[in-house]
Amino acid sequence: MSDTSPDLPTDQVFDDLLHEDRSFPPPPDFAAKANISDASLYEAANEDYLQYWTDQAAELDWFEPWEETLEWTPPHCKWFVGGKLNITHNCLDRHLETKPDATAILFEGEPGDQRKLTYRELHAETCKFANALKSLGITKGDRIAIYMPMVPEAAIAMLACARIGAIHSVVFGGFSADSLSDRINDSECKAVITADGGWRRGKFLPLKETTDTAVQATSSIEHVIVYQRDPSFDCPMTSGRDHWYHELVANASEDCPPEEMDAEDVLFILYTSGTTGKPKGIVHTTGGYSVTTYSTTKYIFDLKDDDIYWCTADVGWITGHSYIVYGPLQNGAQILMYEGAPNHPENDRFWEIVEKYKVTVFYTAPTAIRAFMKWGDDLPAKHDLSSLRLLGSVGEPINPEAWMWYNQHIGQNKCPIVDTWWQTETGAIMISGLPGHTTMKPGFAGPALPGIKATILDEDANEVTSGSGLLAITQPWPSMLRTLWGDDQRYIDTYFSKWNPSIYFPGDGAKRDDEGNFMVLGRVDDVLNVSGHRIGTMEVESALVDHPAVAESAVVGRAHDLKGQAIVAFVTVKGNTEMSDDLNNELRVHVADKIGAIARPDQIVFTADLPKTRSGKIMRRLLRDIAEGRAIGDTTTLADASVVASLQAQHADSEG
Ligand code: 7RM
Repeated sequence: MSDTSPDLPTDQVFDDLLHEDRSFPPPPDFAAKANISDASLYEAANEDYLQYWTDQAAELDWFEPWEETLEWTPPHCKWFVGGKLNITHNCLDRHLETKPDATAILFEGEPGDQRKLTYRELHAETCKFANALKSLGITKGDRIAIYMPMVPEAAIAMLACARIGAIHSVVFGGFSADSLSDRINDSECKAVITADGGWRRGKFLPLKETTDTAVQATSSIEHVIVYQRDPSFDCPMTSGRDHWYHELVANASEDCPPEEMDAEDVLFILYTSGTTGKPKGIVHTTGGYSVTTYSTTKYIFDLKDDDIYWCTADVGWITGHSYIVYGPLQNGAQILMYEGAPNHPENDRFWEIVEKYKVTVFYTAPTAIRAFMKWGDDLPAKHDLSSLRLLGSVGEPINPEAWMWYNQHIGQNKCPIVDTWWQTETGAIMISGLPGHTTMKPGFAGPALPGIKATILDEDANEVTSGSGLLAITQPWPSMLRTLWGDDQRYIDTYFSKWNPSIYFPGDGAKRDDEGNFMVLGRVDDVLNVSGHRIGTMEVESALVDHPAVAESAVVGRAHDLKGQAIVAFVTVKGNTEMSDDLNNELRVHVADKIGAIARPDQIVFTADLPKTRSGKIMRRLLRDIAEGRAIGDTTTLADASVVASLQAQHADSEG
């Protein structure tokens, strides 16, 4: 392996507990009532995987049937070719016939305000807002940015776009104005839907203000639609361009027939970090995404009519798209949505909510679980969590210690835990146990789901049978990304060029046990996973060199107890700029301003030089060793070996 190529995560990641062979079969009470408690789905899918997906698709309503299940011209695919549907019909209209008065969304605001929307109400609100969008001239194929707090109107905005065939591009509310304008510009959004603000840790974050700044750096935006979260907050409006959400819907009709979408019409774009400074616009289409989010939600979260389902993600991430909005709504679930932080007003807010709403299915991220562990066992113990029957984990590898704690203190040793591996690109969960069937092993996400084929390969496409290698998906699946917005070549290069054009490369290292359970070890490319959020090292580097004092920078990840990874930036400054503590702080703030607080470096190390090979490539592996305080490996290719000693000294200093 060359010095600059990314290396595999260490095999010893989970050594803390894996030497003890622990396995957890489904609790008998759970299995007895589970939607799936045997291997029949795997058997059906193994026999004929296209028939498996055909059967799944047939459970949804289609306006016109498809002619062909899959058209695969690697690496491009079409699923359910010629089929016509609208995902909002399956999310909303369909349930009006069977259970119009059932709860669709329960909302808890951070300040403690509550709302409830039935399926009938959610349908009406979606139609009204869809008509409002139409009245502004928005039509099928237009791109619409959504930059919202976690309120029901965020889901309604997504659904209203989908209703009329407009393509939504949700931008996480924690992103900066620059990040928002970059995303708006890349797909030339015609409108942005935002709010005056949203509550986070007791503060009202002024989203409209950030939107105004962002829109100044764009040329495609014709309308800014503003949902009013707090009427007492002064929110300046630009006349002609800005519209209050409540004024637009006040007189809008509740009748808005769904646009007939082709299965391959684009449903949404969601930007995610890659290995360059420019985020990738992941493109998902209507049919395949509908089918896969519907079926994975049904089987993995084992939903029943009386479940109260809570996924703690933000709708700004793929988890929010697939497992707050589209998957659960297609299943007619009762969905809890919480606006704020887990530690406001106190560190037990989540457990208070579980108790109050009698949550039955709870889906969160390992980084949150590790924070709960740190906050103490007494917090969950103070609350009645007996309603819980199933737990989930997503976003990063869950270390066995956190798994065991989650099982004992939240699941009270009676809830199966589904560790779900997937990506923005895959649209839906790919690797996970089925809670009524699979024996769970802490640290292992489980086997590939029915209809999904995964394996572990080495660089030369040989199967790796022992030890770690690269995770690979070897057959297409309905919710796979179709391309990158405006850059199909990058789609081909990033995902389908590692081995051959029919094998998808997710960018993760993994290993497997004898039963085919995958342990996903983390990224093998220059993408960090900080608190379950993907951040490209190049994005942070670009933000740093954008500062006038910075000459060059190299960003790496370092293992972090709570966040999974922390961001460490090595920075050289221009001329004789003073490498002061003030500048150090200023640079951290600068990155947060440029990208968003999630990308703020934990540590900045000033250095006179960056370690480079003789051909001028930055030696990231060496920087990672330094950042983690490890013994330095081979430095024979280093142009100037003295750089290492001074870097180690600087790193130790800046940590002090
Ligand atoms: C859903 C989501 C994707 C990256 C992926 C992995 C990591 C996600 C798990 C996981 C180990 C898991 N989409 N990842 N889930 N690693 N076990 N259960 O997170 O596009 O934002 O990130 O997250 O590295 O490639 S994402």
